[in-house]
Amino acid sequence: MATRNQALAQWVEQVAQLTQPQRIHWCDGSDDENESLVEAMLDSGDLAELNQEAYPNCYLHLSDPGDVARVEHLTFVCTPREEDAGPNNNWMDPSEGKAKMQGLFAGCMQGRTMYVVPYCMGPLESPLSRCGVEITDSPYVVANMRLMTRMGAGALDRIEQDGMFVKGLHSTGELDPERRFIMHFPDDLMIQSYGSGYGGNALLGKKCHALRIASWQARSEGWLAEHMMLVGVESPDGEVHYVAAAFPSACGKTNLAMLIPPESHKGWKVWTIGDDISWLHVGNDGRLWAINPEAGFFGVAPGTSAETNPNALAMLHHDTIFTNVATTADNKPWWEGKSDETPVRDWQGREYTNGGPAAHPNSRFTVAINQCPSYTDKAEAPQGVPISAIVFGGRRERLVPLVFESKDWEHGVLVGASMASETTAAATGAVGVVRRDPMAMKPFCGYNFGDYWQHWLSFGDKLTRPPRVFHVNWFRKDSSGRFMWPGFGENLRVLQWMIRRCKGEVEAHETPIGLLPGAGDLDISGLDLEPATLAALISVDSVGWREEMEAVGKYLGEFGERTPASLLDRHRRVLAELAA
Ligand code: GTP
Ligand code: SPV
Ligand code: MN
Repeated sequence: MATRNQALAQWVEQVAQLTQPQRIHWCDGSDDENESLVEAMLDSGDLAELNQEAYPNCYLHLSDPGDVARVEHLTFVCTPREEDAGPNNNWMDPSEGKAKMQGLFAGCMQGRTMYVVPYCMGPLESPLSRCGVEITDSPYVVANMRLMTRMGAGALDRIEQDGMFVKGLHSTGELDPERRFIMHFPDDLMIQSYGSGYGGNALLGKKCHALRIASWQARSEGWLAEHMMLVGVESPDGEVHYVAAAFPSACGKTNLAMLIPPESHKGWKVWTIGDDISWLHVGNDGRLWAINPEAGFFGVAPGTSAETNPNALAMLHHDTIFTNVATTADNKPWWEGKSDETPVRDWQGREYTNGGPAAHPNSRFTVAINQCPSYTDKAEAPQGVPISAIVFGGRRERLVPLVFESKDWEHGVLVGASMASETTAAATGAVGVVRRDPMAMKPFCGYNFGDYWQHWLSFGDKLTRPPRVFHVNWFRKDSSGRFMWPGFGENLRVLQWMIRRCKGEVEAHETPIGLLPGAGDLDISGLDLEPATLAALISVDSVGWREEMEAVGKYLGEFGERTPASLLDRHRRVLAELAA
């Protein structure tokens, strides 16, 4: 027995009985352990070395071509009552779900090593952190979990002290999409994932634990687990305001998390705390405080360039795992947007000849957060950081302004619940289709959205100093299909307006959808932006918004009695104002 925790020892024993591994390895998270895992993966072909001179300790993993993204249609929340999972989730009866998974896991690790991976989501010393143990037969998953979480001996110590952990069982199985399921059993604090080795399907600490299971726990315990990046924005006077932003997958969280301000904005600085998930609690001071439960980035590679995200490029030159990227003649990683060289091999390891994408659109890098040049050790603060602003946002070609502010907390909840975004390659299925994605949590909320919105509303009473709530859209396009807003580093200009709003330094004008800046309120010094373009970006099309809010009303109605009455009232008010 490798642990003093009886429940853990028994569960590992039980899983071994079921899956029949050749050997069991308890991960301690040490460098030696990682080195031998990497050695073994180089031997087996799970990893390939990249150019070790330019990219020391960087490796390439090419996944099965049929296993390249999250599979939302195969992801289930198994609550005793279907209504508790809600229309926003796929549901299966827990006993049926367990029986199905039992059948898939039976004997699946024969001849393989079973890794027991203790991990902690959040700083080891933080009372807000939660532990889990992922049992997996994938050494690639272990290597990723080591970068993405506080993995190993420290986490096991904590589990032995407080006795609590989320149980995650994972096997790559046959990688057959017909035999692939990602199941959540919130009542048992248990996750079971079979048949995929990719990202959020397989790194169970991330979406499965830190969002789906954690959101379920957060509801009953009075906190929030959200799909939000987390930064400190420092203004030239040295003041730092913390901002948490929820954008759907592949809609700009990682980029915003490590933004470098434009030339015109000397003295501004963005500090990185997290790029994907935030856990938020009400502090004794009546403010909202947040931690990043993760310890690394699993970031989208395509589009990452010296122009768009120099901080990311700088951190990816050592100790990084690249998944499904292309490679150059001298064996460096390559992806679309990385313009300096040309690819010779594509994301399937084939000679690159045709004109299509060489890297998979959902290709990713895995890297420890403290390799980011803009990292701040506030990411280790046990109590987290106090939030001045919450930002919602989506990928919307039309209609949605560059930025607007909600009128109060309740209206902010409506703004979050009204979000929609064009789908991306982060999940399998069609790309570019607008879908409703409240709070960027459509794929990640572990319970009924109606209850979730009620939970969000309940913070209105608890927060005596609530953050302001904004909505942004970096992705408006003109009639020729070009982005109207330059985005990336220039997004600092929008953050600047938000912070000035928080400090009461700038006015905003009221519209039915929220409060917007006037053309003179955004600092666009040094930016080559046509006045007409700026005007279009910050105007409200009442006719279009009426249609939008009617669609929102229909969507809120899908949750029936679970939709909070006050949210419906608020929605009716906005619609009436738009009609007036
Ligand atoms: P997940 O890791 O899937 O949750 O994604 P994310 O929200 O962290 O998105 P990320 O920052 O990785 O960006 C996804 C894609 O959008 C990349 O190709 C970026 O280059 C692109 N992108 C990010 N920010 C902007 C922006 O401000 N403007 C434009 N036009 N594209 C952006
Ligand atoms: C997302 O899809 O939102 C991601 C990538 O952050 S994954 O880890 O695959 O969920
Ligand atoms: Mn994400």
